Amino acid sequence: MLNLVLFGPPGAGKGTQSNLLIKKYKLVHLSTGDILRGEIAAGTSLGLEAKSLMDRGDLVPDEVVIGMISSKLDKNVNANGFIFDGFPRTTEQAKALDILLKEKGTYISSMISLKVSDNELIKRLLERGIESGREDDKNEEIIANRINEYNNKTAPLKQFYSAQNKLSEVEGIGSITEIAERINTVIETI
Ligand code: B4P
Repeated sequence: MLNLVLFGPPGAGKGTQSNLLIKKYKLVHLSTGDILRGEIAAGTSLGLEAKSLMDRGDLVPDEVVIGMISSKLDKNVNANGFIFDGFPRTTEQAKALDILLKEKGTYISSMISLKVSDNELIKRLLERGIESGREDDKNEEIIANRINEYNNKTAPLKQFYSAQNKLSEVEGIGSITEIAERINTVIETI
């Protein structure tokens, strides 16, 4: 099985690149951001709980996202592999993911981390905010909070995977095709 963690700060291109990778490698795409937005759109109680946190750019509680991923893994027992996009975002989530995969006789193959400067992230997210109307993309204060959350709680995960020799860093600035080629080069070496 090929199980990839696609990693990076908000707006790094995780969602964009995941959409290309799932086609090329026939993987199941698990984006916790997309799943949470689906819950909000469906008006579920989980969605209601998540919405105010997401609109402010705060992380949703670990137990909520871990539960969501666990149930998605159970629903895709015959998958070739998974792309985890936006998950894990905390050490607690990373540990839980290792346990869930171990129970299924598999493990994370690699973490691919996209490197993008803060200025470029802010520009991309504000642009997306104009088109998508996403509350968390609408102003610089919320975007700054998301980048802060990333630096404090999520970036340390690079160390978690690097200690397992699973971290590859990829330059995330350039055209979408150029970045996809860089990621493919990393995957060919796994
Ligand atoms: P996510 O949905 O994961 O939001 P994101 O980090 O902004 O997405 P992504 O990084 O995939 O954006 P993309 O690059 O594709 O999370 C939203 C919120 O959900 C979080 O703040 C949190 O509250 C909650 N949440 C989600 N998962 C959680 C978890 N595990 N634990 C706790 N809370 C969680 O796109 C960015 C833009 O850049 C796009 O407009 C795209 O077109 C553009 N772009 C992409 N590549 C480009 C390139 N090469 N050049 C120029 N523009 C590019």
